[in-house]
Amino acid sequence: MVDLHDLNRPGVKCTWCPGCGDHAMLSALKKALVMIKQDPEKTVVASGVGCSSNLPHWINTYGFHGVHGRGLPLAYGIKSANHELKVIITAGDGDTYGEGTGHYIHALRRNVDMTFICHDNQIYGLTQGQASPTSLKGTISKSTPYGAIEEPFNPLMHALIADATFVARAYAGNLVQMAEIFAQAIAHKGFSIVDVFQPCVSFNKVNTFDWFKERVYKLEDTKYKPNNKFKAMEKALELGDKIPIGIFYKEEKPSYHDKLPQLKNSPLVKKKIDNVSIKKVMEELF
Ligand SMILES: Cc1ncc(C[n+]2csc(CCOP(=O)(O)OP(=O)(O)O)c2C)c(N)n1
Ligand SMILES: [Mg+2]
Repeated sequence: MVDLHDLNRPGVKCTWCPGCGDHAMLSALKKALVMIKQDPEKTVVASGVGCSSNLPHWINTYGFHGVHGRGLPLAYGIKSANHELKVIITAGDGDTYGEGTGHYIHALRRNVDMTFICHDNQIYGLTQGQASPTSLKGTISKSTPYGAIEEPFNPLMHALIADATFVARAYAGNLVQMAEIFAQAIAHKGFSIVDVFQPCVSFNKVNTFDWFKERVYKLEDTKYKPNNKFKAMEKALELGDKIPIGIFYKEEKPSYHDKLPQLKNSPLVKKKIDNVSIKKVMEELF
């Protein structure tokens, strides 16, 4: 099996700031893939644009660094071409809940068998600190000098409403629990989303490691069971002095590709297409 840790290649330099929650997320992702014995050669990590979206450069799987807000449709294309691959998307809150919101909702409702991991630092990090869709009301940032006046986007609530089959939240300050959640999300058949509280130490001076440490509590330490959508919604709305982390909801359902009879015996990339004239199709298009 290939070594997942690929940061030591000559010329490969990590661009994340010292202390950024992204480092723990990368470690947790590698740990999770090892935990479930996932073959790196059958794994693709796709992304959009942002600090978080640079992750595929530093893990020894296949990777595709896409364009802003388009990590999910890109991953969906990869999965459609070869559904035998394990597809993971790592992207930011701005990228996915801002520029890519439409893709988020449709990936959820289609139950495409992929895992989306959001580096939710509640800020546009790479562009140096503008408010993002998940910035809390009142957040002072470069784009909201008098405080954000909008309600924040609730990624877990949207996921539940759009019929997601695995909905979770992790905290980058708890690597062990985060790796366990990632492992379960990646092993899940269907669309899994893990929104991760990932402190940005350079541009978000509100939602710091200390801020989260005071507030987060583990659902697994309570009597909570992740099998009731209404209870999961109640927990998704708990964003005050105490904020739950863990698995909010999961259920088994056929995935998008399971419902396509054309893909039953082999993935698209293994189909014989000798009888299809690409030339004719190209002529029709141009
Ligand atoms: C179409 C488009 N619009 C805007 C940008 C500029 N841009 C690059 S990264 C980024 C924000 C990324 O924020 P987020 O997704 O939260 O990731 P983070 O850097 O915080 O990890 C923006 C607006 C772009 N590259 N492409
Ligand atoms: Mg961000």
